[in-house]
Amino acid sequence: MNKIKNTFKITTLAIVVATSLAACSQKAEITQSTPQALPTVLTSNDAQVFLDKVAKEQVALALSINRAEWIYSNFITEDTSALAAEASQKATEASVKFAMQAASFDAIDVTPIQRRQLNILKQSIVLPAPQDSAKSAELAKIGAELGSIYGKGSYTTQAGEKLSLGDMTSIMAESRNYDELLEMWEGWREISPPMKTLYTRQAELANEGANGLGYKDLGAMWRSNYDMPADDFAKELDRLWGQVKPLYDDLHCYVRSELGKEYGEDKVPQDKPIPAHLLGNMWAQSWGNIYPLVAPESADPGYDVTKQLAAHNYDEIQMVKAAEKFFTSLGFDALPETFWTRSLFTKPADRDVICHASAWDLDAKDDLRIKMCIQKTGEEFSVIHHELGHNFYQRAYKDQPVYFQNSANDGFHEAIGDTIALSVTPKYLKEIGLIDTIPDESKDIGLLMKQALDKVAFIPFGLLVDQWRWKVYSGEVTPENYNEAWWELREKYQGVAAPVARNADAFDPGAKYHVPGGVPYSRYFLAHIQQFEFHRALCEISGNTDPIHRCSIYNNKDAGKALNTMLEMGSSQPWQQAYKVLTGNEQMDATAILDYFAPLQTWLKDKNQGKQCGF
Ligand code: X8Z
Ligand code: ZN
Repeated sequence: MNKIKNTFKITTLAIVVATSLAACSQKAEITQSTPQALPTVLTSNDAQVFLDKVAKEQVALALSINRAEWIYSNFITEDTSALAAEASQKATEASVKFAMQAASFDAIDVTPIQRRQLNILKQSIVLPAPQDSAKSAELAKIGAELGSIYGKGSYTTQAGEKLSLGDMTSIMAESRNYDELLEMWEGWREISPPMKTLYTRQAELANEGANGLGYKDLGAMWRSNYDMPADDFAKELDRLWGQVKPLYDDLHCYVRSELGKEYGEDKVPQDKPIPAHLLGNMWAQSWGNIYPLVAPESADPGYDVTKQLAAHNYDEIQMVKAAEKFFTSLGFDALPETFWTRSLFTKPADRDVICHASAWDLDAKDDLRIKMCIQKTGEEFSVIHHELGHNFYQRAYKDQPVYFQNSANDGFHEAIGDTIALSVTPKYLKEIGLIDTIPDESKDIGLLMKQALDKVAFIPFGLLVDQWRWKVYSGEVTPENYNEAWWELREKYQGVAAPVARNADAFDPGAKYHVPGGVPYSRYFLAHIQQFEFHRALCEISGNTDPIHRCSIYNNKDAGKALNTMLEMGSSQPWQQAYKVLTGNEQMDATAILDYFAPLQTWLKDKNQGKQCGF
């Protein structure tokens, strides 16, 4: 979330601190506005003076930076890119300077709140620039260029048709033609070879920035943001993955065998990773679109949200209104009028925009927006809930001191809207009139299968993106091996493989938004664990008696209140405390997701008997 020029624009300070672009034409302003040199003998009072001044600076900087980023993302041109890069440079330079100054209080006796604020200042820069204005300008320009290449990306088919990523996403979701899927898969990856040199340089510069702030490399800096030692965080991810892996393996085994039936075992060998273009998604990251191919016989719930949206003539705005209504049903205030006039909901016909969905808080007051090229599908209906989760979180913590205007950890920000979407159950869909009948419990395996294809399948992908970047930033993986290392991880964690040999110049990580976008990815892994714990806790609070996968907290004000209590804490306390407020636990745990899918796992094990599993 702390993003920067794209994804989930988070508020003021968080945004400024996290910004990765940067520039220098505004340098005079920054120098002018930087706090005065710090006294030589520092005290807790000095820390407060420093923190207060920095907070004011950040608030002042944030709105203009956010606006520059918003305009760029909504209208990608040379000019908007240059302006966004300048704004980003300015923000990054300010953030790096503040981080260095914050470090001068390391040995000073300060209050716990001051220490937390100082640490946030030191740690939260996503792509820190070296303290050299030529280099910070270069880093900012690279960030804007990478974003533009991705945002403008398209593919012209062998038949001469120019396709956007959105067009190709639909084909990946719906086509069952092996060769057509392969053309889309390879075609989209043509956008990324030109990114490789830029990405390599970006990693060098940001590593230098991280070194300047006392980290061994940028990956170590990213891992330091979780209220525990960086090494422990890496181990924690491994532990959680170890809990989920047996369920993933069962799902993988079943899906591979069904795909073998559809495409032939010559195309889908039963002892090898699954070809990555057959899973209904451009990155094989979530597999819900191939549900029709793997649907359990006689347990299909009999509806498809995409078709129901069409049958009820939902347009993009109605989809967003429905998601908003879920939040207001829990007791949250409606979104401001400006949300509806300032957001981007559909892909403009006449200009390049960053279509990857994001949620923004321009002013840390109430200027909330989303930016999304909405497609009228069930999948996008979930993404809308995801984005509004960001917006309602942003609003919930807006009265915290600016340093704490962020989620408890970045997984929380990604988990909230998804938690709500877990309540988009048949009962809820009937209540809002999208379906007429609630499938009986004999259809539960179908419901769980669809959900597992989206959620369980995602988990190893959520893990490996940053495993790859950590190796890049540590130097373990060098540019000549970028692509090979990527596919090693894809095979190791996901059991999916590139369907064709990759060219020497391929840079497949660059074809995934968050890599050129400079958005850390472990947050989504965490979110996929957390959302099931949040859902379980909220269902308990709401007095639910249905099986957990049929529980919807729609309309339940007690659940809304409990959720809000956690959200309004922002990042004011270690995330473990926020976690405890809702779940009663201070440690993340995968038992909630395992319990949720337990009936499906039993079913999968039965179906997989006698099959050759593993990859
Ligand atoms: O990027 C997103 C959100 C914006 S924060 C749409 N997600 C990840 C992705 O698309 O790769 C949500 C799930 C994972
Ligand atoms: Zn998000």
